[in-house]
Amino acid sequence: LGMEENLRHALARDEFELHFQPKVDTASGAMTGAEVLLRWRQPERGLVPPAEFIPIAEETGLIVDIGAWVLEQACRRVVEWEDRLPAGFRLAVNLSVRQLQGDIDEAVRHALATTGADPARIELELTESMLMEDTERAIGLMDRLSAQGVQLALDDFGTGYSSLYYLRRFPIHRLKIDRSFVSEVPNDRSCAAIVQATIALARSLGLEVIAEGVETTDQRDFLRDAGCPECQGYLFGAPVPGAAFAALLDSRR
Ligand code: G
Ligand code: G
Ligand code: NA
Ligand code: MN
Repeated sequence: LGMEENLRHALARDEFELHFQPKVDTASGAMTGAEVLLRWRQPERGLVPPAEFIPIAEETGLIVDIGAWVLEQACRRVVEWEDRLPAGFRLAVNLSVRQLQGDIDEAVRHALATTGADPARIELELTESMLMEDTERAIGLMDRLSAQGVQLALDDFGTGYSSLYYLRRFPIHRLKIDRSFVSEVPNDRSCAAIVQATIALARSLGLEVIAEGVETTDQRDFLRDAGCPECQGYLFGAPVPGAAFAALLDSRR
Protein backbone atom coordinates (compact mmCIF):
# COMPACT_ATOMS: atom_id res chain seq x y z
CA LEU A 1 0.00 0.00 0.00
CA GLY A 2 2.95 2.30 0.70
CA MET A 3 4.13 1.82 -2.86
CA GLU A 4 0.74 2.79 -4.30
CA GLU A 5 0.57 5.93 -2.19
CA ASN A 6 4.10 6.92 -3.19
CA LEU A 7 3.36 6.22 -6.83
CA ARG A 8 0.40 8.58 -6.64
CA HIS A 9 2.75 11.47 -5.83
CA ALA A 10 5.69 10.45 -7.98
CA LEU A 11 4.71 12.59 -10.97
CA ALA A 12 4.17 15.73 -8.90
CA ARG A 13 7.44 15.08 -7.06
CA ASP A 14 9.26 14.70 -10.37
CA GLU A 15 10.61 11.25 -9.47
CA PHE A 16 10.34 9.64 -12.91
CA GLU A 17 13.08 9.67 -15.49
CA LEU A 18 13.51 8.24 -18.94
CA HIS A 19 16.32 5.94 -19.96
CA PHE A 20 17.20 5.28 -23.59
CA GLN A 21 18.39 2.08 -25.22
CA PRO A 22 19.91 2.27 -28.72
CA LYS A 23 18.51 0.45 -31.74
CA VAL A 24 21.05 -0.14 -34.49
CA ASP A 25 21.42 -1.11 -38.12
CA THR A 26 22.45 -4.79 -37.93
CA ALA A 27 25.03 -4.57 -40.71
CA SER A 28 26.68 -1.20 -39.98
CA GLY A 29 25.98 -0.73 -36.27
CA ALA A 30 24.76 2.83 -37.00
CA MET A 31 22.10 4.04 -34.58
CA THR A 32 18.58 3.98 -36.01
CA GLY A 33 16.62 4.92 -32.92
CA ALA A 34 16.12 4.20 -29.23
CA GLU A 35 13.54 2.71 -26.90
CA VAL A 36 12.39 4.88 -24.02
CA LEU A 37 12.30 2.97 -20.72
CA LEU A 38 10.68 4.53 -17.70
CA ARG A 39 12.53 4.59 -14.37
CA TRP A 40 11.25 5.60 -10.93
CA ARG A 41 13.84 7.14 -8.64
CA GLN A 42 12.27 6.91 -5.21
CA PRO A 43 13.98 8.87 -2.42
CA GLU A 44 13.81 6.01 0.11
CA ARG A 45 14.33 3.05 -2.20
CA GLY A 46 16.47 4.30 -5.04
CA LEU A 47 15.74 3.10 -8.55
CA VAL A 48 12.55 1.00 -8.57
CA PRO A 49 12.41 -1.40 -11.55
CA PRO A 50 9.42 -1.01 -13.90
CA ALA A 51 8.38 -4.62 -13.24
CA GLU A 52 7.58 -3.51 -9.68
CA PHE A 53 5.68 -0.31 -10.33
CA ILE A 54 4.16 -0.55 -13.83
CA PRO A 55 1.69 -3.29 -12.81
CA ILE A 56 0.55 -1.10 -9.88
CA ALA A 57 0.35 1.94 -12.14
CA GLU A 58 -1.83 -0.11 -14.49
CA GLU A 59 -4.13 -1.47 -11.75
CA THR A 60 -4.68 1.98 -10.27
CA GLY A 61 -5.02 3.71 -13.63
CA LEU A 62 -2.10 5.99 -12.76
CA ILE A 63 -0.39 4.71 -15.92
CA VAL A 64 -2.63 6.98 -18.00
CA ASP A 65 -1.14 10.18 -16.54
CA ILE A 66 2.32 8.66 -16.24
CA GLY A 67 2.13 7.48 -19.86
CA ALA A 68 1.06 10.94 -21.05
CA TRP A 69 4.07 12.36 -19.21
CA VAL A 70 6.39 9.81 -20.86
CA LEU A 71 5.02 10.71 -24.30
CA GLU A 72 5.50 14.41 -23.75
CA GLN A 73 9.03 13.97 -22.36
CA ALA A 74 9.98 11.76 -25.32
CA CYS A 75 8.67 14.45 -27.69
CA ARG A 76 10.69 17.08 -25.82
CA ARG A 77 13.83 14.99 -26.27
CA VAL A 78 13.46 14.64 -30.03
CA VAL A 79 13.08 18.42 -30.27
CA GLU A 80 16.05 19.02 -27.95
CA TRP A 81 18.23 16.45 -29.75
CA GLU A 82 17.04 17.18 -33.30
CA ASP A 83 20.43 18.52 -34.48
CA ARG A 84 22.26 15.37 -33.44
CA LEU A 85 19.74 12.76 -34.58
CA PRO A 86 20.64 10.65 -37.61
CA ALA A 87 18.17 10.69 -40.54
CA GLY A 88 15.28 8.33 -39.86
CA PHE A 89 16.01 8.15 -36.11
CA ARG A 90 12.93 7.19 -34.03
CA LEU A 91 12.31 7.36 -30.31
CA ALA A 92 10.02 4.48 -29.28
CA VAL A 93 7.61 4.73 -26.33
CA ASN A 94 5.92 1.71 -24.73
CA LEU A 95 2.17 1.99 -24.26
CA SER A 96 0.06 0.11 -21.75
CA VAL A 97 -3.35 -1.38 -22.41
CA ARG A 98 -4.94 1.17 -20.10
CA GLN A 99 -3.70 3.97 -22.34
CA LEU A 100 -5.17 2.23 -25.36
CA GLN A 101 -8.52 1.91 -23.60
CA GLY A 102 -8.46 5.66 -22.97
CA ASP A 103 -7.85 8.65 -25.18
CA ILE A 104 -4.36 7.73 -26.42
CA ASP A 105 -5.07 9.36 -29.73
CA GLU A 106 -5.58 12.70 -27.98
CA ALA A 107 -2.60 12.20 -25.63
CA VAL A 108 -0.33 11.72 -28.64
CA ARG A 109 -1.82 14.72 -30.44
CA HIS A 110 -1.29 16.84 -27.32
CA ALA A 111 2.31 15.71 -26.80
CA LEU A 112 3.19 16.44 -30.44
CA ALA A 113 1.40 19.80 -30.47
CA THR A 114 2.80 21.18 -27.21
CA THR A 115 6.37 20.21 -28.06
CA GLY A 116 6.41 20.69 -31.83
CA ALA A 117 8.06 17.27 -32.24
CA ASP A 118 8.21 15.73 -35.71
CA PRO A 119 5.73 12.81 -35.55
CA ALA A 120 8.00 10.75 -37.82
CA ARG A 121 10.54 10.69 -34.96
CA ILE A 122 8.06 8.98 -32.61
CA GLU A 123 7.25 5.28 -32.52
CA LEU A 124 4.74 3.55 -30.25
CA GLU A 125 5.35 -0.02 -29.07
CA LEU A 126 2.19 -2.07 -28.59
CA THR A 127 1.84 -5.73 -27.65
CA GLU A 128 -0.37 -8.27 -29.38
CA SER A 129 -2.39 -8.99 -26.24
CA MET A 130 -3.22 -5.27 -25.86
CA LEU A 131 -4.67 -5.23 -29.34
CA MET A 132 -6.66 -8.46 -29.04
CA GLU A 133 -8.93 -7.15 -26.25
CA ASP A 134 -11.14 -5.24 -28.67
CA THR A 135 -9.57 -5.65 -32.08
CA GLU A 136 -11.93 -3.49 -34.10
CA ARG A 137 -11.52 -0.56 -31.74
CA ALA A 138 -7.75 -1.12 -31.64
CA ILE A 139 -7.55 -1.07 -35.44
CA GLY A 140 -9.47 2.24 -35.51
CA LEU A 141 -7.12 3.69 -32.89
CA MET A 142 -4.03 2.51 -34.74
CA ASP A 143 -5.38 4.07 -37.95
CA ARG A 144 -5.82 7.40 -36.17
CA LEU A 145 -2.38 7.23 -34.56
CA SER A 146 -0.81 6.31 -37.87
CA ALA A 147 -2.61 9.22 -39.54
CA GLN A 148 -0.83 11.54 -37.08
CA GLY A 149 2.44 10.38 -38.61
CA VAL A 150 3.83 8.31 -35.75
CA GLN A 151 5.05 4.76 -36.36
CA LEU A 152 3.64 1.66 -34.69
CA ALA A 153 5.59 -1.43 -33.65
CA LEU A 154 4.26 -4.77 -32.43
CA ASP A 155 6.39 -5.56 -29.35
CA ASP A 156 7.26 -9.03 -28.00
CA PHE A 157 6.09 -10.51 -31.29
CA GLY A 158 5.40 -14.23 -31.17
CA THR A 159 4.56 -14.40 -27.47
CA GLY A 160 0.96 -13.17 -27.70
CA TYR A 161 -1.99 -14.66 -29.43
CA SER A 162 -2.78 -12.48 -32.41
CA SER A 163 -3.72 -14.37 -35.56
CA LEU A 164 -2.21 -13.83 -38.96
CA TYR A 165 -5.62 -12.55 -39.99
CA TYR A 166 -5.26 -9.63 -37.59
CA LEU A 167 -1.60 -9.16 -38.30
CA ARG A 168 -2.60 -8.39 -41.87
CA ARG A 169 -5.25 -5.94 -40.70
CA PHE A 170 -3.20 -4.09 -38.07
CA PRO A 171 -1.86 -0.86 -39.60
CA ILE A 172 1.59 -1.34 -38.05
CA HIS A 173 5.01 -0.48 -39.44
CA ARG A 174 7.25 -2.96 -37.67
CA LEU A 175 7.47 -6.29 -35.84
CA LYS A 176 9.71 -6.60 -32.82
CA ILE A 177 10.94 -10.19 -32.45
CA ASP A 178 10.74 -11.16 -28.78
CA ARG A 179 13.88 -11.60 -26.73
CA SER A 180 12.89 -15.17 -25.75
CA PHE A 181 13.51 -16.31 -29.36
CA VAL A 182 16.53 -14.11 -29.97
CA SER A 183 18.32 -15.30 -26.83
CA GLU A 184 18.29 -18.92 -28.09
CA VAL A 185 19.78 -18.33 -31.54
CA PRO A 186 21.85 -19.58 -33.24
CA ASN A 187 21.99 -22.87 -31.28
CA ASP A 188 18.32 -23.70 -30.70
CA ARG A 189 16.97 -24.91 -34.02
CA SER A 190 13.31 -24.13 -33.40
CA CYS A 191 14.08 -20.59 -32.21
CA ALA A 192 16.30 -20.10 -35.24
CA ALA A 193 13.44 -21.27 -37.47
CA ILE A 194 10.95 -18.97 -35.70
CA VAL A 195 13.25 -15.96 -36.07
CA GLN A 196 13.86 -16.67 -39.77
CA ALA A 197 10.15 -17.23 -40.39
CA THR A 198 9.25 -13.98 -38.61
CA ILE A 199 11.71 -12.02 -40.74
CA ALA A 200 10.28 -13.63 -43.89
CA LEU A 201 6.72 -12.96 -42.70
CA ALA A 202 7.50 -9.30 -42.03
CA ARG A 203 9.12 -8.98 -45.45
CA SER A 204 6.21 -10.49 -47.30
CA LEU A 205 3.71 -8.33 -45.42
CA GLY A 206 5.74 -5.22 -46.24
CA LEU A 207 6.69 -4.62 -42.60
CA GLU A 208 9.99 -3.62 -41.03
CA VAL A 209 11.44 -5.94 -38.41
CA ILE A 210 13.74 -5.56 -35.41
CA ALA A 211 15.20 -8.14 -33.02
CA GLU A 212 15.31 -7.28 -29.31
CA GLY A 213 17.50 -8.70 -26.55
CA VAL A 214 20.59 -9.17 -28.73
CA GLU A 215 23.47 -9.90 -26.34
CA THR A 216 26.15 -11.73 -28.35
CA THR A 217 27.98 -11.32 -31.65
CA ASP A 218 26.83 -14.84 -32.60
CA GLN A 219 23.21 -13.68 -32.26
CA ARG A 220 23.96 -10.53 -34.23
CA ASP A 221 25.68 -12.48 -37.02
CA PHE A 222 22.77 -14.91 -37.22
CA LEU A 223 20.28 -12.03 -37.46
CA ARG A 224 22.35 -10.23 -40.08
CA ASP A 225 22.61 -13.39 -42.20
CA ALA A 226 18.86 -13.97 -41.78
CA GLY A 227 18.23 -10.49 -43.20
CA CYS A 228 17.07 -8.76 -40.02
CA PRO A 229 17.81 -5.08 -40.69
CA GLU A 230 17.68 -3.77 -37.13
CA CYS A 231 18.72 -4.93 -33.64
CA GLN A 232 18.48 -3.83 -30.02
CA GLY A 233 20.11 -5.31 -26.93
CA TYR A 234 22.94 -5.20 -24.43
CA LEU A 235 25.48 -6.00 -27.18
CA PHE A 236 24.85 -2.51 -28.57
CA GLY A 237 24.05 -0.79 -25.29
CA ALA A 238 21.94 -1.00 -22.15
CA PRO A 239 19.32 1.66 -21.38
CA VAL A 240 21.09 4.83 -20.15
CA PRO A 241 19.91 8.20 -18.74
CA GLY A 242 19.31 11.13 -21.09
CA ALA A 243 22.67 12.86 -20.58
CA ALA A 244 24.59 9.65 -21.30
CA PHE A 245 22.43 8.98 -24.34
CA ALA A 246 23.02 12.50 -25.68
CA ALA A 247 26.77 11.89 -25.29
CA LEU A 248 26.38 8.62 -27.18
CA LEU A 249 24.60 10.46 -30.00
CA ASP A 250 27.46 12.96 -30.18
CA SER A 251 30.15 10.26 -30.17
CA ARG A 252 28.48 8.44 -33.07
CA ARG A 253 28.09 11.50 -35.28
O1 G B 1 13.17 -1.52 -18.57
P1 G B 1 12.91 -2.85 -18.37
O2 G B 1 13.77 -1.90 -18.32
O3 G B 1 13.05 -3.46 -17.03
O4 G B 1 11.33 -2.70 -18.62
C1 G B 1 10.48 -3.64 -18.06
C2 G B 1 9.13 -3.55 -18.66
O5 G B 1 8.55 -2.26 -18.40
C3 G B 1 9.11 -3.76 -20.16
O6 G B 1 8.06 -4.66 -20.43
C4 G B 1 8.78 -2.41 -20.69
O7 G B 1 8.01 -2.53 -21.88
C5 G B 1 7.98 -1.78 -19.58
N1 G B 1 8.09 -0.32 -19.66
C6 G B 1 9.21 0.40 -19.60
N2 G B 1 8.94 1.72 -19.74
C7 G B 1 7.60 1.81 -19.92
C8 G B 1 6.69 2.90 -20.13
O8 G B 1 7.08 4.07 -20.26
N3 G B 1 5.38 2.60 -20.24
C9 G B 1 4.90 1.33 -20.15
N4 G B 1 3.60 1.12 -20.25
N5 G B 1 5.72 0.28 -19.97
C10 G B 1 7.06 0.50 -19.86
O1 G C 1 8.83 -5.63 -22.78
P1 G C 1 9.91 -4.84 -23.43
O2 G C 1 10.32 -5.52 -24.71
O3 G C 1 9.62 -3.41 -23.64
O4 G C 1 11.15 -4.99 -22.48
C1 G C 1 12.25 -4.21 -22.51
C2 G C 1 13.10 -4.76 -21.39
O5 G C 1 14.18 -5.55 -21.91
C3 G C 1 13.71 -3.73 -20.53
O6 G C 1 13.63 -4.22 -19.24
C4 G C 1 15.14 -3.70 -20.97
O7 G C 1 15.98 -3.23 -19.96
C5 G C 1 15.37 -5.18 -21.28
N1 G C 1 16.46 -5.46 -22.20
C6 G C 1 16.91 -4.69 -23.20
N2 G C 1 17.93 -5.29 -23.87
C7 G C 1 18.13 -6.47 -23.28
C8 G C 1 19.04 -7.55 -23.52
O8 G C 1 19.88 -7.54 -24.42
N3 G C 1 18.94 -8.64 -22.71
C9 G C 1 18.02 -8.70 -21.70
N4 G C 1 18.01 -9.81 -20.95
N5 G C 1 17.14 -7.71 -21.45
C10 G C 1 17.19 -6.60 -22.22
NA1 NA D 1 8.99 -2.40 -25.59
MN1 MN E 1 9.67 -6.09 -26.15
